[in-house]
Amino acid sequence: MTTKILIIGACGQIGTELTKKLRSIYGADNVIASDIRKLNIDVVNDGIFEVVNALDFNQIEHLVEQYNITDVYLMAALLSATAEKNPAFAWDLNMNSLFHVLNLAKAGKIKKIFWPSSIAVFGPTTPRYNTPQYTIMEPSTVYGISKQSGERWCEYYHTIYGVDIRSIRYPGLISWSTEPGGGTTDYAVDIYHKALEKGTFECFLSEETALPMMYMDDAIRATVEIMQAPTERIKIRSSYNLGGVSFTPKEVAQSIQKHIPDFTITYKPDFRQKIADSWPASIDDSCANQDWNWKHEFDLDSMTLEMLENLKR
Ligand code: AKB
Repeated sequence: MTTKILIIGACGQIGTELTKKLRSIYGADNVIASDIRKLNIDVVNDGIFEVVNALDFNQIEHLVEQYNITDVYLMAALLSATAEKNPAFAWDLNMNSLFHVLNLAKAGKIKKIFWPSSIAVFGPTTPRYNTPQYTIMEPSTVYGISKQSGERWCEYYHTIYGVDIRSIRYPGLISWSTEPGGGTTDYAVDIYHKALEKGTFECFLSEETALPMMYMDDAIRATVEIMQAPTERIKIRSSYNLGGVSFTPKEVAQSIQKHIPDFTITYKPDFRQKIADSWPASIDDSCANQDWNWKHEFDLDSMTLEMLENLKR
């Protein structure tokens, strides 16, 4: 059976890169990109694109039937910082879009789902360093609460209805080609832009705030690898911890200074500091490594080099 993919939220930070990758693997005719608006010219022009509201079950069902979709990647979500400003909408979008897709799979209309979770499922009572796969989870943000609830529903739909759902807990993602979308880890993208444009950056987190991060290429590879893994290898149906690098704003600034010695950074923590303080500083991803051979490639300096070289171009 041909793999026919629907990406919901294809114009977002991850969706844009994922669409490009999936089109290159499965062919442009087999990947239907969709979003609430035509927000990214490449996503819209380089293949099939449909305008879809992730909250509209009928629209999604119609597309699934029209294109004989087998796999859905549900990338639409409100991230941590934006969600705190609009909790009711964040809950609605993050939960109900998931239910729509889970219910389509339960009804046998799609075969496989990818749904992104986040390090935001952890909270202030979670062990902060090398955070294990199974541990205390008391998220204190709207986004984290929605992702943790989502994980429970994913596991439930797998156990009770046999839905083939696969998920990873993304750390902060860093990419040169797409803008971040309202998260607490966004500074780690903006800092590279400002280093090149202005030679200085004001950070909304304090200098010693360590957070788990990952270069986008690694994150996209993880997404493709978990979806391509044989079903029996996917032992966790809530969501897998995914480790990349872990660094503080001060450390990323030092990494940039190796290429731009005059670069300066100042710190002015805002409401996002509290969110960052409730999250892990580093992640233990040994379950993903054991089950489907996950291994990240980029460290801080190799990521910095890629970011600066590509942004300069
Ligand atoms: C955010 O900062 O909200 C996201 C995330 C860690 O899920 N990047």
